[in-house]
Amino acid sequence: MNAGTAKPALAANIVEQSNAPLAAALQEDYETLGRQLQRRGIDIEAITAAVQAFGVAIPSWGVGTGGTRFARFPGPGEPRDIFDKLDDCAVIQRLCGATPTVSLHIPWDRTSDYRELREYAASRGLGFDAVNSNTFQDQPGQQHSYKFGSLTHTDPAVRALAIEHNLDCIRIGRELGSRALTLWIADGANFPGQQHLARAFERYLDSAAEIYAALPDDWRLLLEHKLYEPAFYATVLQDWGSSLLAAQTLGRKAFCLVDLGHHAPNVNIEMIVARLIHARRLGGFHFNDSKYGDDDLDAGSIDPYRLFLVFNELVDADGRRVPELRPAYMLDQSHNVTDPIESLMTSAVELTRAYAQALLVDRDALAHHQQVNDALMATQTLKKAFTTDVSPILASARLRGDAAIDPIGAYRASGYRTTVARLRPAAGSARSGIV
Ligand code: PSV
Ligand code: MN
Repeated sequence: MNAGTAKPALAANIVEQSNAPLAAALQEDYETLGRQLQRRGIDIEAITAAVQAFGVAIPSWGVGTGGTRFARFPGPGEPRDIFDKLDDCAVIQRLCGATPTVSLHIPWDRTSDYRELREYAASRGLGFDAVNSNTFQDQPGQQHSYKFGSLTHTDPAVRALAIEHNLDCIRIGRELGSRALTLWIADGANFPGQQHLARAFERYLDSAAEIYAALPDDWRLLLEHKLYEPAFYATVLQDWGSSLLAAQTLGRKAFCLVDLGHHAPNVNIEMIVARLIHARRLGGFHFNDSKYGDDDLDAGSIDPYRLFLVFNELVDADGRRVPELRPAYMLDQSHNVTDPIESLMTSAVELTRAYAQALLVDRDALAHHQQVNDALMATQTLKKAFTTDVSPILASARLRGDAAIDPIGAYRASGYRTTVARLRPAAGSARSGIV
């Protein structure tokens, strides 16, 4: 723990300095866009206000260099513990203003005093979103191994250990002010016949029920499915169908979490989102982007249209006032070739972009085109919103929130990475990463 040692911070005037030469041009662009939108019957101020209110949680593990299963190339000034991670998260929030919370991963973020951690975060303007448990790797000295599974292991002693870990995560989360536990397990099989498919799922439900029973009333259990990896033949909670089945079996506090990278190629993710909204079980997201598998690339970097289409479903459901729809927005990325702070800021901005674009969809026109089966005009209605350059809205929302018009520019000008590289000596680890 290094909460007490010298802490790096951005210079107090870095945002002001960076914004000063950019503000006049932004104002001009904002007014031009405002007039354009007015012609479409859209009040730019309403969109800007909505963007200002938008927040996505930073994954604590995202501020370090993740790497791939082949190698990890550590960057300078990597955070050494959760306090360093929070310092980096505070920089992200200071510059882009859209990331007020952090999602922890236990035991990666274990510390001795969670009250102190909560205060430390609060002093940097940060709160905590869902806590992620980890039963996909063994910890030093662990009594039983998760090699052949955790919550679904054939040995009840292993299952008990994994359950207890999740209860511990709830205890930690309560101290931090979290209100959700995210459950992702790596359990599965590499070979046909290795695992009894039906019984493994039953064991999952039994173990999850014990965790569910310990959940405070105002908490949610977020079940995260994933098609494959590390299990390559069958994963116990492999898809949204299994996830929904589990959530419905467990009870009203159990919801499904959609990690954008956890589906088969070409799967229609926005449709999964629509179905989970229908079932009232959409609990949250791990945003990232991918081309092939669970690539954990920056949100919107590969397929920004897909991200827009996901937000289109969310905005549409909001308009329909779907009850209990308050999904937790979290990033889940792994950075191998970029500065993690820059990648996370970029992703947060891309989420606000997709959200703002989705807010521009002319829903009455879309409903009409759908009703009369005018496929071309229906899809063009979406495209019109998607192709609108909402950058002035995003930048103005940041400016109004005392953040940076150009977060990456301000960050590079601040020299933060050089400062932390000096304060945080390299650990020299070239181990492979966890993605
Ligand atoms: C698994 O691939 C996952 O998406 C889960 O959310 C984990 O908690 C996270 O990545 C980090 O390994
Ligand atoms: Mn995830």
